Amino acid sequence: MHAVREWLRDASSIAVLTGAGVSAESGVPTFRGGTPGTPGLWKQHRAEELATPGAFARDPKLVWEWYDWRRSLIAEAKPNPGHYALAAAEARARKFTLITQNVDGLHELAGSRNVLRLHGSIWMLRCLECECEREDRRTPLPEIPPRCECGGMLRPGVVWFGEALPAKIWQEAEKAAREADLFLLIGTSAVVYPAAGLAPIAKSSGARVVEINIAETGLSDSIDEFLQGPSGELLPQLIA
Ligand code: BJW
Ligand code: ZN
Repeated sequence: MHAVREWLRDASSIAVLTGAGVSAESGVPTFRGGTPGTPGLWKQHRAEELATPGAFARDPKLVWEWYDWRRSLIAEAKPNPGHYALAAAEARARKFTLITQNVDGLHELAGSRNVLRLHGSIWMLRCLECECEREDRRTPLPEIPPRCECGGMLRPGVVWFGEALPAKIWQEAEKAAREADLFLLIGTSAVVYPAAGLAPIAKSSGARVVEINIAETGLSDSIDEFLQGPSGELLPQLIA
C-alpha cells in the first residue's frame, strides 16, 4: 500500500481499467461471482446468454427486460468513495486515462473527465433500421422493446459478445496502456477480451501494474502488487 502510494505520486502517466466491481458498492450487480448478494444472475440467465446479438435476435423482449431492470437499479445508484477517489486522482495527475468496461456512467457522475467507455452506455439506444442513436434515461421504458420514430426496433447502445469495440476508443485505450508508467486494474474479473489484454500490454510496455479486487484473478500472479479488498475502501486510502 505504501509503495503504491509513492508510485501514484511519482507516475507521469496513469491508466486505469475498471470493471463491474467498482460499482458493486453502489449497489450495481456484477456479472460474475464475487459480491455477496449480487450473484450476477437474472432469472437464471447469465450475462453470456443475454449480452449477445443472437439472444437479442431470438428474444428482444427478454433481453430488453434485463436491461430495463438494470437501468432501474443504475438510475438509483450513486457513485461510491472509489469512484470519487479516481476522480480526485485524475485532478492531481499529469496524465490520467480512465478506461472502463462499465456502462453505468458512475465515473462521469463522480467527476472523472478523461473516460474511455469500452462497452458503451446503458443510457444510449440505437435503431436497428436507421442506426440513429439517442440518450434515453427513462426507467422503466414505456414500451418494450422500444421503437424508433422510423418504426425500427431500438437496441441498447452497448457492446455485446462477438461485437467489435468502438474502434477509436479501443485505439486510445491501447495507446494509454502502452504509454502508462502506472496501470491500475480495478474490480474486473479480467476474463473478457480485448479489455483483459490491456494490463498485459501495459506490463510489457514497462508499466507497473497494480490490481485492486476482493478476490484474485487470472492476472494477479503476473502483476507488481495485488491489493485485496473493496475498491470503495482501498481507493480512498490510496488516494487520500
Ligand atoms: C470487487 C468488488 C469490490 C466485486 N471491490 N472488486 C477467447 C479468447 C479471447 C477472446 C474471446 C475468446 N472467446 C470469445 C472471445 C471474445 C469475447 C470474450 O472475451 N469472451 C470471454 C468471456 C472468453 N469478447 C468479445 O466478444 C468482445 N468483442 C470482440 O472480441 O470482438 C472481436 C471482433 C472484432 C471485429 C469484428 C467483430 C468482433 C466484446 C465483449 C463485450 C462484453 N460485453 C459485456 C456486456 C456489456 C453491456 C452490458 O453491460 O450489458 O460487458 S459482458 C460483461 O463482462 C460486461 C462487462 O463490461 C464485462 C466484464 O466484466 P467485469 O467488469 O470484469 O465484471 P465481472 O462481474 O466479471 O467481475 C467483477 C469483479 O469485481 C470480480 O473480479 C470481483 O471479484 C470484483 N469485485 N466487488 C473490488 N467491492
Ligand atoms: Zn430508426
